[in-house]
Amino acid sequence: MRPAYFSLGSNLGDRGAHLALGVEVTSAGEPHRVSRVYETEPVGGVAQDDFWNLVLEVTTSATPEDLLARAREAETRAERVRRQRWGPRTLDVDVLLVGDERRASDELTIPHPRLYERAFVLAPLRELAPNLVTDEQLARGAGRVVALGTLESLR
Ligand code: PH2
Ligand code: MG
Ligand code: MG
Repeated sequence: MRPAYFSLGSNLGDRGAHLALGVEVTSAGEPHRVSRVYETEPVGGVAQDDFWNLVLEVTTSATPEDLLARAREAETRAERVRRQRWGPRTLDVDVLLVGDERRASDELTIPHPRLYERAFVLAPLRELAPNLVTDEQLARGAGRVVALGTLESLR
């Protein structure tokens, strides 16, 4: 068993409901912890509404490939609620880190290649794993982020 970290984001529809579904499906009954929810400005891509982002830690012995499959399952289930092809996402679930494993395939790169560029990942990750993110890294991360509170408190 080792900790795996996921970034979850939503900027379409009921963001809290999509994040809650994402936590439930991605954690799959295994021990987990959830950061606070952050309201974050979109980084890159087209102009779109602000996101709600959080980081999920799951203690698991699942392989990175199995964890990617869970993330995709969560996205599929959320997108069935409201699907929009080229626009904002109901739910995006990205695998950030899986213990100290590394991958570099077309399907899956771990650590996530843009982890250290994005404040919407670094701020909630640091809440759960302060040893993984330095002050300097957080300061360099792109995009404004504001902590809103726990997921439960927002629902
Ligand atoms: N996800 C992206 C691109 N930009 N910006 C914010 N604030 N939050 C996201 O989750 C996000 C993004 C690609 O998946
Ligand atoms: Mg993403
Ligand atoms: Mg993604």
